[in-house]
Amino acid sequence: SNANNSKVKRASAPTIDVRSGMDVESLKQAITEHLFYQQGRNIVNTSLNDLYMAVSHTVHDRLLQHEHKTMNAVFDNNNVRLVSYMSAEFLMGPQLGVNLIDLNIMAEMEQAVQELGFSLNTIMAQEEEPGLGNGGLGRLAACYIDSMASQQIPAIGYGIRYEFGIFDQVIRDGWQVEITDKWLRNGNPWESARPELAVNVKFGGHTESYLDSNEYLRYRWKPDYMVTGIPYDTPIMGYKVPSCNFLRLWKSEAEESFDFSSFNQGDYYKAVEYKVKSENISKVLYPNDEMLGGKKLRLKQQYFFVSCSLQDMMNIHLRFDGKPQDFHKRWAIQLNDTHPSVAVAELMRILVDEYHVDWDVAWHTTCSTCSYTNHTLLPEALEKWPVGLFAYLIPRVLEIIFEINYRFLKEVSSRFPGDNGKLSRMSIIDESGEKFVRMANLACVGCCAINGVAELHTELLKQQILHDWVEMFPERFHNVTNGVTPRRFVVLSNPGLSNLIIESIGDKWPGKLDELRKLEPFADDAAFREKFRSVKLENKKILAALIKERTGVVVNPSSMFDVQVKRIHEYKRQHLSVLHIIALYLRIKQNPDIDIVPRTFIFGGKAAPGYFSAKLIIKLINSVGDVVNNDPDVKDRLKVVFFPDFNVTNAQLIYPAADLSEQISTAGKEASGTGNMKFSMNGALTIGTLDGANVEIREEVGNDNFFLFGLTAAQVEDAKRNGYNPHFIYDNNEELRNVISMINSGRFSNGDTNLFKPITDNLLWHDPFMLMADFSLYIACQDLVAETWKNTAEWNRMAILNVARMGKFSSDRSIQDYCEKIWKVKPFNIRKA
Ligand code: NTF
Repeated sequence: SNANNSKVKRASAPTIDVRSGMDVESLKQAITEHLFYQQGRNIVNTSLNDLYMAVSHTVHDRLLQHEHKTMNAVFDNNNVRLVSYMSAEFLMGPQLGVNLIDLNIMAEMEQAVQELGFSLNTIMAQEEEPGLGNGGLGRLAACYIDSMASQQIPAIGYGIRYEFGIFDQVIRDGWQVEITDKWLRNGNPWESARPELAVNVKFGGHTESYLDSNEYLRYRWKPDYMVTGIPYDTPIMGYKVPSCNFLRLWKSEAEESFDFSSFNQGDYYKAVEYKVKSENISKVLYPNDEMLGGKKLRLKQQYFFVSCSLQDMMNIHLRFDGKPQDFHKRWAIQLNDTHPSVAVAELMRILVDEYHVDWDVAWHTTCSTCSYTNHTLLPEALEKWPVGLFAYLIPRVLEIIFEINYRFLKEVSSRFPGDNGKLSRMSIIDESGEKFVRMANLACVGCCAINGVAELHTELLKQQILHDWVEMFPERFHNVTNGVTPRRFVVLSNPGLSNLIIESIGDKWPGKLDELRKLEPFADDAAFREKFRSVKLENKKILAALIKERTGVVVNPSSMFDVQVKRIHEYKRQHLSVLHIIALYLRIKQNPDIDIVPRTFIFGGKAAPGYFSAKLIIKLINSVGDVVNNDPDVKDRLKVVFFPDFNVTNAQLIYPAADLSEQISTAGKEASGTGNMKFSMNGALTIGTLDGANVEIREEVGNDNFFLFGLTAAQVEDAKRNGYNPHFIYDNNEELRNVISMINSGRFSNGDTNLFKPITDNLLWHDPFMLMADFSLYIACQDLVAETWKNTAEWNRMAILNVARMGKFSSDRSIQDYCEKIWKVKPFNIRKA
């Protein structure tokens, strides 16, 4: 045919396809049309935000085409099992850049925007990121829905459309101040409301029994009120594949048609109050990381989104002509920590009360559907809710939990006769004092698979908090080590490195990260090392300019960028790094001519608003910075920066510019960590403890290419058992004594000797996270880091090997593990379907 004859010259311009064309002309036309018909603007009078909206709508149109085709193919096939990833948090980050990468039209869009007279980078910088998560747990959920789409696993992410996400952090006088995150204020071009798919959720009231038409005893729930969930869908495109899934987030609204007696009686104020109460449920994300809230509204959020999602999943299942009791054949649910674990009871309620499935059948269906991922060993993060609160908010769900528990405890007694300790530890209800519902126990009873997020974490789970459960259900336990998406965290964040890698080994690696191994030989190639070094330097210059703009501090791009960015928490030990900074400062003060490697210490991270110690650590970092940065003796050899408002957008600029990655949590406390992976992928070397995924990162990159220090998890436990005495260590280490004295002298607090006392007293007398025990090991290891830095060739060789050996930590591999070990689902190729 003519189309195959490439020699035939086209007489006319290529046809423009405004809705799905991927060529420059179509994109230009589409942007111009969106600008006019959605924003009411022309190219000549547009604001930057209007332009961002028009470009994003242009991309969104193309995603919808893929989403539509994917869902049609999936729904046409009766044998597909879908994944439902349920998470109270999705820390998505900006969408425009990754979507351009996934659609493979970055260059075309760049040109289109340029020809319209603008720069794509400026437009991308305009995006306000959806910060619907706190930290690692929420960001992991975002990486996983990216990888599920890229691996062509049909999946829906289910969560809450918070009107206000994680607060914006500003620093005033060295202290954190929280500002409301109004991320929706300029509109969100990536979502579509689907009011026709709304569902209702019951709250309050009481339950009653009745006999159905077959004379069976049944229960029904007469709620006080109902809340409507409206789904908002965001397409999640796969990387260079035609599959496109979506994220479905629920917004709460008042159930207008609910028989509202106050309104009928003319109490208009009460009617409005009910509206406010309903809308409050999805109003704001709780900003606690690794801390249970215990707040009524938080339980309402959890039940609200779980009930909405399960009803939606049942509607989808029935549309496939499935029987209610076959729900598990259609769906595999992954519970992202215990936040959605009320799903176990809610699914039972739906099956038993609403579809009249027999209890035992329903229980089999529920257990076969649900799996649970644990993300923390910290006791203060294990969720439990007062039984009274449950009874008040969701009475029927509590009855079902009691029934589940009754049957389960019978099973425990018959398996372990006479073991009352086990019974009380495994009971879903904590009856040791005030009664609580233990959400982890509910998850362990009702899930066919339970997993930790790194090998060490899974082992410790099995030995410690879930030990009883391993004895009861050994076959349920798995490990799935976390991963991160290289599309966002390398391709998009670090174009310089990406292009260098592509020049060297081709462009298959972003979708197949093991390919990076081919870089290994380049570690010994001096010319390559030089290019690698210069990419890093360029990234550091960009970050240095941003640091200047955001903090006023001038930093030297050729100094070592020593970075710790993550939530501020005592177990993560940001203050251990501060002790090191002060030790270096003291060395300079004692000998101003000392030969010292110039370093820029960069911190970033938010503290939970109610976490006093974490907020004081932020103040300490800023205070030490004020002194060190301005002391002429230092001669700019040390700089300390607190980069405000660490979020995904800022993270994308920080990881590519890091030389040294600080992963220094107390061994046994960090379940996995995922920032550690993002740093290594971008060619930073790690200084770290044997904690979380650090263990596996070191295994992959090789011991020689990782700076290890500190007690092991087992040594930490031993030290605690044998009566750990931090003050004894302090008494016997002069450098440590000088560091602590300097803080207590008021040197960093304008003479105020009390300001930082809570920190130093805690270290000297309690030190639950063992900073004192690890101090000298950390300092020695940092000295080795400095020595290594002096040998540029060696440093870059090690850094290149880190990049080359990070294949394991792609979230694509994690998703493959979940598919094989837990979900038993296979990729669904929509082209072959
Ligand atoms: C976090 N857990 C852990 O603290 C991190 O180590 C881990 O990398 C991420 O989960 C992702 O698995 C939590 O945020 C929570 F909520 F469990 F405390």
